[in-house]
Amino acid sequence: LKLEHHLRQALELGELVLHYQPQVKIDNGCIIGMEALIRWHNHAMGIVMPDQFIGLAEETGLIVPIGAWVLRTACKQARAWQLAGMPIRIAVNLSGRQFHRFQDQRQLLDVVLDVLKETELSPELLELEITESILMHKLDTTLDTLNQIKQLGVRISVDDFGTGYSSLSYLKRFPLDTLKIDKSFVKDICTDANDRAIVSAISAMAGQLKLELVAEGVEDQSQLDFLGGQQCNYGQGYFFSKPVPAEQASALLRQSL
Ligand code: G
Ligand code: G
Ligand code: MN
Ligand code: NA
Repeated sequence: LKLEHHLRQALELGELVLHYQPQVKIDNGCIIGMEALIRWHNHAMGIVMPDQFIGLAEETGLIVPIGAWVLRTACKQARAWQLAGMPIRIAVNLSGRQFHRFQDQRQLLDVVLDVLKETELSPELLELEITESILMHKLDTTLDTLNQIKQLGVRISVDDFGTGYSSLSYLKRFPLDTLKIDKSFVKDICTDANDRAIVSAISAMAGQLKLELVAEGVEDQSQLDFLGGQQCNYGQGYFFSKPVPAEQASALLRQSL
């Protein structure tokens, strides 16, 4: 209850912050995008990580205003990078609840439209990360929403790919651009034959379906070497950089050019 009370005030007190983690093209090391990851700097509790409050934000509906803030802040930042001659993609995580309308609150599509208009960010520089579970619920409305978002030129990626309980049929039904291989498959890729087989198979499938593929949780060179030998073009993880504040992310970008 106390956490909820604090979370309700977090937005107006300006306690929410975005960190950014680079997404890197494996063959040349260039940064092609940044994933925005939220942090909460509370005066009493210190830095609170999203795993500790996103669930609560979903249950209380606070994820709607928080999610809109994340989208706006991330797009503003990406627009600033674009204007500075560094036109990289910005990836924003969406929760299940953000797909469904709350009473008196606008739909996701309207928020995306507003933010793009307000920030003047090119739509193709925005990528929305959704989970397999989003694709499984309310099939028809989800498909409608995704098609409308896609028509704006915005990209759609599937986060934590391979860990959900969904069927692969959604890969042809939904307008997807990118799969992000969950880090649990990447972790032991150098030693575990099953993980190697799974990642190889996902890479081949993504290639044939013309989906971009990002490996998450890349922590060392040997993992990268294996991924480079697959049809996996992009990587993200501590090996390149942990999620960092905007200033540091800008510095990483300037170095990458
Ligand atoms: O860095 P990490 O601890 O940031 O993220 C933990 C989890 O929180 C991940 O599953 C991530 O997708 C989620 N997350 C991070 N930022 C956001 C956000 O802005 N919105 C939503 N819905 N989830 C987020
Ligand atoms: O669910 P999602 O993929 O959006 O969240 C990514 C989560 O993984 C975040 O908590 C982020 O901080 C974390 N993360 C990013 N890079 C690495 C990595 O190289 N190793 C591990 N273990 N976690 C990572
Ligand atoms: Mn993500
Ligand atoms: Na993920």
